Amino acid sequence: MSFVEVNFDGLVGPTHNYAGLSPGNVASQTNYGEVAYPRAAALQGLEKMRVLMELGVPQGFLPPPRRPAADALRAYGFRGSEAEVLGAAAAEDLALFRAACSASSMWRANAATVLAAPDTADGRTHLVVANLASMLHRSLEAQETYALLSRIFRDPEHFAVHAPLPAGRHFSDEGAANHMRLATDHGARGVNVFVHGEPRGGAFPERQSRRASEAAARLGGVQDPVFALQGMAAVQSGAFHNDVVAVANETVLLAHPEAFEDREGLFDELARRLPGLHVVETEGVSLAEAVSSYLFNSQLVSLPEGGMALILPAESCETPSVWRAVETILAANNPINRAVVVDVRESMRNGGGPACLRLRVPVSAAALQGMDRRYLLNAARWEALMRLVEARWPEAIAPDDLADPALWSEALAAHASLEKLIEGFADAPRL
Ligand code: SUG
Repeated sequence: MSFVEVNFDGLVGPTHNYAGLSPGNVASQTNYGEVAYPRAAALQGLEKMRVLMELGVPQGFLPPPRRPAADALRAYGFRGSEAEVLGAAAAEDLALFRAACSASSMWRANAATVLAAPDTADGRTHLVVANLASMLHRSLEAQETYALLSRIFRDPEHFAVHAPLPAGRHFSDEGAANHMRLATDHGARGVNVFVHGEPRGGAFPERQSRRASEAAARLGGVQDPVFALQGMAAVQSGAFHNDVVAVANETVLLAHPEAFEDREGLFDELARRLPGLHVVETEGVSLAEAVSSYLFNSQLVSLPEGGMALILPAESCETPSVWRAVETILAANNPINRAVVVDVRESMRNGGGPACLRLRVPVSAAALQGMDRRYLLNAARWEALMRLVEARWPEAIAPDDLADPALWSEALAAHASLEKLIEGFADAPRL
């Protein structure tokens, strides 16, 4: 049966801003207080989606939830009309209010852990929605993402969408950003690597708990999962997710040498499990350079004509050691034979590169039919989304603007127009 991998990118929401909400995420902390450009951010994301579509890679999109999230604030005791709830929260608990304004759902690599049908006990694709319990603003996404993914992956014959894991921090789960699948091809049985942290007393939080990874593997009935502890130095340099220091696709694992605590043990195990594995490690790229350039947050995608492309953030071209590493990767004997540079600077300034912005879902041709196909992109849908963003997304937001009721109305109206547009996407596009 033929399999494809669909990349579902998060559409950047109209409230994108730099409120410094993620400790341990160097870019989020560094750019706190800067002016953000939501319209430009969403257009950059859409342009990346277009580049992937042009390469012949199937592309979907995931809309943002409604923000500011007055409904979420009601759960904490704020009452009244939407404007009253938001106004009271802004006055009484600014941090909570800012969390309710975040557009962080754009980083859909954190939406869920996706366990591919060939690897699960019942032969269905399992999506375990991430609870994002370690960051307040991100935890607000979880139930909305559960509803969205349940709607899209709707056919129970092909998909099982699991609710976010309960029990908060002890099961802190950040989804696919800490999961790698290696296989001879997308349709073959794969080796699932779950990368996690553990409390080690560093200054930066370790956001993926091993327990959560184990639960995800159990929920999908994944056989022989591999668990790997993130390198301590990597976490404390700002690699708050594994996908900041490693990326895998089919037979290729591209990683920073300090990505994993037990590098040799992991590579030996993977080589034993997957003959034909290419482990590609960089030389001469420091962890600091890896984190500032986001080289390893490139998307690594299989091309229809064979070979793989690395979809790199523009920042990778700006650090000489990083660009030299890219040239070495391209020249070496491995399937990666193309490098394509994309500009997602607005997202990067909050710690999200090309790979953070997408959730990859490998599916069979039959499973594709079991999805709500309005969320698959074709040229016409892409164009319609772009026009909507151009017309309705705010141009600029400084953190203080978040408390302005005019911005709430603008953002909520933009979101309503998006929902209406998607409702009208009736025809199934050709992939
Ligand atoms: O969770 N940034 C996100 C970035 C997530 C990147 N995802 C992956 N690596 N897969 C985070 O830290 C910043 C929000 C702010 O500061 O306003 C933020 O949430």
